[in-house]
Amino acid sequence: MIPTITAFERSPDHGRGLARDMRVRWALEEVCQPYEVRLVSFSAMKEPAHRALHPFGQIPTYEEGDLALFESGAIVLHIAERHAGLLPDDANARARAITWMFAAVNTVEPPILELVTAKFLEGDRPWSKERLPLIADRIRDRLKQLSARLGDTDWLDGAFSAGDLMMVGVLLRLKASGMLDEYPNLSAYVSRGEARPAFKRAFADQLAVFTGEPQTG
Ligand SMILES: N[C@@H](CCC(=O)N[C@@H](CS)C(=O)NCC(=O)O)C(=O)O
Repeated sequence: MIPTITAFERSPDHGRGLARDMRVRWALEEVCQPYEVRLVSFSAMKEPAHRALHPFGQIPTYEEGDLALFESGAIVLHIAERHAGLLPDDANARARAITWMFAAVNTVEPPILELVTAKFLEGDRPWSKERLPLIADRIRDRLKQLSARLGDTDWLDGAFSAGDLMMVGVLLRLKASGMLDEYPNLSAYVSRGEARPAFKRAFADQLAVFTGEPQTG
């Protein structure tokens, strides 16, 4: 059964691949699974029909037969568990790859999201100027620790896994800030992710939604 995911009808990032449907598209491309996309407007996301799929009225969602999922990490894990290519066979290595998925969304992403909120939603508040450097410090702490762990290896734990997919997906949000460039191995890590053919196909498809070009498949 071909799954259907949801994505923004008009993404606020103008197709830069920062919306979280990108992670799900990338995972599906990595395991060579076809999928369909239902585009939703901001208002439709808050309607009962969409909230039945996603209690928080957001994208992405994933529907496959009777199964409906939300949360990009859970969706990527579901895909990775059902198709070869994103999780190692060895049980311990698999558990470590899943640990990196959680680390991406639970430890690295929160301060990055704080920055997005502080800049774009709270930038006009009087305390914003003082808050921004504090958040940037918290992000740099995480980047420094991640950079130390990655060292000069290509991926976080052996071969490319769903853990790397989620981590690169999270770090991509920092590209425009220039902060990633302060950690050359992390910047190269993100570039390696972006160079993967599956990433490129997923990126092109989500960009095509914004530009109105036909999808690749
Ligand atoms: N933790 C969720 C976050 C989902 C999320 O924040 N989605 C954003 C797009 S990237 C969204 O739908 N924003 C619109 C809104 O919250 O109204 C996940 O990883 O899927």
